Amino acid sequence: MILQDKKAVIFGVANDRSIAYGISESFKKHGAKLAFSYMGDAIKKRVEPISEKLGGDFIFPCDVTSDEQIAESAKFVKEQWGTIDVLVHSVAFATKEDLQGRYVDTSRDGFLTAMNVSAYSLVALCKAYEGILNPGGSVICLTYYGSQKVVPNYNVMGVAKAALESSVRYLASDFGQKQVRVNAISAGPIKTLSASGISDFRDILNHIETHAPLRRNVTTTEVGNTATFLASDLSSAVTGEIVYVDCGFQSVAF
Ligand code: NAD
Ligand code: IMJ
Repeated sequence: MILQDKKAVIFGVANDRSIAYGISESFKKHGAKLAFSYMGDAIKKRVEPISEKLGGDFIFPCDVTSDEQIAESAKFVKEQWGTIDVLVHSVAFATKEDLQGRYVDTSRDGFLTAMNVSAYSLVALCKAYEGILNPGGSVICLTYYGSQKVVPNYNVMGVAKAALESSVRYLASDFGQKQVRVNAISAGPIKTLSASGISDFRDILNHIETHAPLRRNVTTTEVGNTATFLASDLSSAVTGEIVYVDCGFQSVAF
């Protein structure tokens, strides 16, 4: 089992359709120990049974916009496990108004919120967990093609994901000496909670089905399996990389 005895902390499970859930299932299947964060009591009630189902060791609260909660969470994880091998960041947020209409209408507040939750949080988590990440460890975050090309309505999230992807390269450089790797998975569109209420999402899924080389959409299981590769020693020389798990869509122009 390629993740045998590896301890993985997962940020961003909201329900069983979350990308972080697919990652957790795959990690479990390959022998990892799991711990889950949750933001707020509503999500706690959803994460508790998921952690039980996947045999998680513990769950803990963490709003990634709070330095105090991040510090508290790292302290708690250290008390529980001592050290960790894998950190998964599967978190994003922008206000609904900023995910429609013209990008130029993004407010300062909306811009800062998207950047704070979706990009800076990775830096803050890396800093807080640096001391307990084992050599050979792996940090993985989730991004989307809207960072590279204009995708209708993705707007400020595209800009935040561009910052996240650049951040991955700088963090990989910082952590390289410790033999800790930092990578992103750029997943194709998936109908999760974060995709609900997005106008024309069905059209986007249909477009992938007709245009991506594999002529279908990606599943959270497939994203999870790539995360397992990135978490494992099989990817020991891969860092600062953005891995597309998108049925090949990013490679075609028409
Ligand atoms: P999801 O809604 O299941 O997961 C998003 C998670 O972010 C939720 O668990 C939510 O609780 C958490 N979150 C939001 N604000 C937070 C905060 N302040 N503190 C802590 N947690 C917070 O949706 P998902 O699609 O699984 O999204 C996971 C990641 O995958 C995101 O980074 C998203 O941008 C990325 N992604 C999604 C898709 C897609 O099409 N669904 C494609 C590519 C990348
Ligand atoms: C999100 C918005 C617009 C277009 C979109 C998406 N496309 C895809 C997504 C084409 C694939 C999903 N995605 C990649 C995300 O990163 C979603 C982030 C997100 C979603 C919401 C919805 C509810 C809300 N705030 C959000 N913040 C971030 O209030």
